[in-house]
Amino acid sequence: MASIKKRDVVRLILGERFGRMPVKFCSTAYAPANIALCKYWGKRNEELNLPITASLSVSLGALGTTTKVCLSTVARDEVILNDQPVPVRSKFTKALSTYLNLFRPSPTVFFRIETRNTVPTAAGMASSASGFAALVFALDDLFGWGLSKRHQSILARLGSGSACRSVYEGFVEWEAGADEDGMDSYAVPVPGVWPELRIGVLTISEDQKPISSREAMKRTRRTSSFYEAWPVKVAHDLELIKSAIDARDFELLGRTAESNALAMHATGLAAWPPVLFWYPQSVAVMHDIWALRDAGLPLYFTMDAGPNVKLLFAADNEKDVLAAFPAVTLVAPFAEKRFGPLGAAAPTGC
Ligand code: 2P0
Repeated sequence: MASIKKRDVVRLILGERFGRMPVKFCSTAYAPANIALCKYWGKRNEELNLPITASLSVSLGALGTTTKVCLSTVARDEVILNDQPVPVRSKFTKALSTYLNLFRPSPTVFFRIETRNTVPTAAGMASSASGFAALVFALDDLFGWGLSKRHQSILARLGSGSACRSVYEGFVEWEAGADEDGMDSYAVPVPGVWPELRIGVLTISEDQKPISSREAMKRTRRTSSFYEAWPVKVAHDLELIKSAIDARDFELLGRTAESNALAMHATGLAAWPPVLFWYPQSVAVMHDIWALRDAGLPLYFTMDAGPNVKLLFAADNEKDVLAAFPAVTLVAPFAEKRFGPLGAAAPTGC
């Protein structure tokens, strides 16, 4: 059987709406960035970004992406990122145009995408998750599709796996699913609000990563003999994290998230060629965190596919954490002012 393509999934979701023209000229929407407490690491299907395991994240409130999509008045897609036009031949514009091809009603319809990140770029937080989620929200409104959250999550996943989690605020689980077409692989909200939870982003380096997370997880899955232990670890950690959220048990949440991140990085170490995202300063920060913890500060960390370290702590300890790491960017995922209901496109004056 021919393998299922992204466009087949879009057809399945849009049904008779597939190929119809937009009902508006412009639409704007916002989606938050997210940080995984139990990581997405490895795909069972690379075309559709279908994961081997479930994952669980927390969305970052007002840190994310606002995207305005309009019909273009010139015969090509135009991309403006943080007020700067992005060259047509750039990787960024090409990736966006390829994604937009999935929804283009005809080859002569082009879009103008203005996208702005409230995620501090210098903080090294991925904006592809919030970017694709915001784009899906805006396209849904532009075309008047009226999609469910489930379908929005699936469409965001086709752009970038972790984007499927950015369609919700708060704690979010991405269910791995088992279907070949991935119609059962989407995000669901995890009940639980934790206003005291804090995340601190420590920027170690703003350098371009030597290897993308997409490549790194692919290589790890294919060559690391440690990878077979990963799904077992995730199944265990997911349950622990959910019970920590239920019980508001910060120490359980922190130590499970830290252990999960370290295990993810360990699978990469056993890949060939090896995948190691850490810089010496990343390791130095880990030692500082462990020393502070030994001294009684409930402080944990998580790390993604890069050298930067994300601290996990409770509001009570904000002062101590800031004293130890003055350069930290503070995030209060449950306390940030929201940008209106998620997915609700703001009125546009275009
Ligand atoms: C996560 N990461 O769960 C994990 C932890 C990085 C490390 O999701 O290929 O950009 O677009 O599906 O979503 C980053 O991977 O990868 C990521 P694609 P994505 O947050």
